[in-house]
Amino acid sequence: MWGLVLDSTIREKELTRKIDPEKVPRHIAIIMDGNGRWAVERGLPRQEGHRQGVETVRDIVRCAEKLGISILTLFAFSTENWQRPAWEVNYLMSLPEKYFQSELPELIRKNVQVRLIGDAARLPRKVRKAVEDGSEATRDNTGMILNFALNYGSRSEILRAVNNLIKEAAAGKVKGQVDEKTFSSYLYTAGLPDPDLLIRTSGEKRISNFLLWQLAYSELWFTNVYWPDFSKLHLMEAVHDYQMRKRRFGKL
Ligand code: V0D
Repeated sequence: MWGLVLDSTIREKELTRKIDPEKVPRHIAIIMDGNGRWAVERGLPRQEGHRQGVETVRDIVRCAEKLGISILTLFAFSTENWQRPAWEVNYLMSLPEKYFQSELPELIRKNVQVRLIGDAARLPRKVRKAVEDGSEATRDNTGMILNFALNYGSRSEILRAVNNLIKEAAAGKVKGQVDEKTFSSYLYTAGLPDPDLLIRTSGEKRISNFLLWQLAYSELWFTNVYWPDFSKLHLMEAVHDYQMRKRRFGKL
């Protein structure tokens, strides 16, 4: 037990030394995958994996803030996740409120601004209320931006942007050709830089309808670790790996 604690303390020291605080990614996006599998492999109910997953969110938000990350975007619930069994969806829908009950004071203290990306209109009223209250309570914060992707799907985000553009063009509010910058301003992530780094846990190597437009030039980092086991050491490892890469944006 104390041997392991010592090992991870040493590893953290080592990673802290290796990470260049001047070159941390501005925006990290994470697909938090593997909660159910984590639980089932331990003979626990799937909810237990989700519950543990919220603890990981807390640790990773703390670590990201400490590293000086400007924007952290977490994929919490996709538009496809409604197809899960009702009891599991119901449990998941209790998590935003639970999260804010335990984390809101610390988020406020740390000047973190919480935002939602996704189709909030189609969330159960009590979930929308919890998320709105959390966003409202942190709206004037000027530190790290913490985006929760909730009822989010990237293709429908893009179609929503297209349809809003059509409407505004018909009303004469958009004229001529639409460029990339204008198009980006119609996405949920309007005004934010694209992710520099995408992390996906639990061994899947897919984008799964997450930020398709915004991830065009992002570095991708995959790990077999399940989300409940993902720790600040893994986040630091990903940031260090990112710093070792040479980003070219299609150029030489
Ligand atoms: C379960 C792992 C925080 C992924 C993380 C409704 C699956 C824990 C939130 C959250 C979930 C969402 C919005 C918000 C504040 C917190 C959350 C869901 C699932 C789905 F404003 N964790 N978390 N939401 N899990």
